Amino acid sequence: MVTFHSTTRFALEQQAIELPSWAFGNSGTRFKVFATPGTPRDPFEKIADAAQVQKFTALAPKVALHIPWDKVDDYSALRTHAEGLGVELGTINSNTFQDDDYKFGALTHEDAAVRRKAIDHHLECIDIMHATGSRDLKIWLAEGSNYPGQADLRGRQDRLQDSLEEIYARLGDEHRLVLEYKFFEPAFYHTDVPDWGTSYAQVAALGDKAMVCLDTGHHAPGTNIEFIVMQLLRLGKLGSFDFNSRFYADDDLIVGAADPYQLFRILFEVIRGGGLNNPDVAFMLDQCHNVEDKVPGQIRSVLNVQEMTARALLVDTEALRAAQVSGDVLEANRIFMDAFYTDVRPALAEWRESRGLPADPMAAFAASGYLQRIAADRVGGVQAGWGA
Ligand code: LRH
Ligand code: MN
Ligand code: MN
Repeated sequence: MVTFHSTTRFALEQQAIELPSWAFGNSGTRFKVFATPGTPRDPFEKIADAAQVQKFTALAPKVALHIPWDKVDDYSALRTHAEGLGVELGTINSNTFQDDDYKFGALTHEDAAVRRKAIDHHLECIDIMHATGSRDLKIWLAEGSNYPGQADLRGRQDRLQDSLEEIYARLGDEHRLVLEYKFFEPAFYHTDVPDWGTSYAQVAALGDKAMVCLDTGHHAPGTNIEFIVMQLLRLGKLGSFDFNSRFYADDDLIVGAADPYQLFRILFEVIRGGGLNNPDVAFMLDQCHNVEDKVPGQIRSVLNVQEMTARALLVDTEALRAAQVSGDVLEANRIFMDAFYTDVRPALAEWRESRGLPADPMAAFAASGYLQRIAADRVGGVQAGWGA
């Protein structure tokens, strides 16, 4: 069994992965949303479920909210509820993709009145951040066009910058704005923030409190995501990750499920670039559990990130560097792959137990009876957000 260095143990101990509140609601495809017994009926119950992930793993101390999906009358009460369950409220995600007014854009819209409405929504999100104690405002925009000639690409980019400037100006000193990119969907011809370069150009023009959010599912097939991770860390602009995995498009499947090796490569570059356990680089999940149970789906997810982090920390970086410098291609690749192929699960189980955590959090959660309890207690759970 592999043994962890004390520096590895320290790094693993510090690891924190923020959970998305929407992962606990029912979600599905445009064909069907399957209901799950025990689905939360309100944001309070979503947070209670998220707190279970933290309880069994000590990996997930924060929950991100989505406005208006998680709209409540009293955000301080939500915060007190979360803290009472041992978690904090995290990133506030805005939503400008579910209102008829936004058919042709929100922050980029030709009509100043629609832009005003979209900007005001973000200002409201910032007010909420003061009540929840959140640091990050995450903006993902569904804006773009379907047909060549439909939209003035340049004008939309300029309006986006103006709108973001107004939102940025309202941030408190303790706040950040993270701008998420996605290469397509729901728009199919052009998207206003399609790639890291556009997000970088927009946030760089805003200032130090604006960063890029990298969602691992938001790239074209074959994209070298770890290269983007390296570059954004190098530029000091990687603000957050939305982790998930994909086989085809933006599948929002469990991180590490589709391509564990890609997750390993990403985490290697995170470590190489000083992004691990760096407060500037928030680790988040952005997933939906369509057919699997949601709480164990989230437990599986944070464990996958933990396992790949442990493997990436095993890379013998000194030997790797020597092989790189001497041009020993095969030796460099062997060193890299050796770490990837190392099964860290027994060592992690032992290490968890030594910290008073269950060796197998999946089994411990299943044995706790929590899913059966919420299925009996909660009637009429709601969807993650879409169509709710
Ligand atoms: C967009 C997206 C975004 C979140 C989530 C609800 O694809 O992944 O990161 O707002 O949907
Ligand atoms: Mn995302
Ligand atoms: Mn997405």
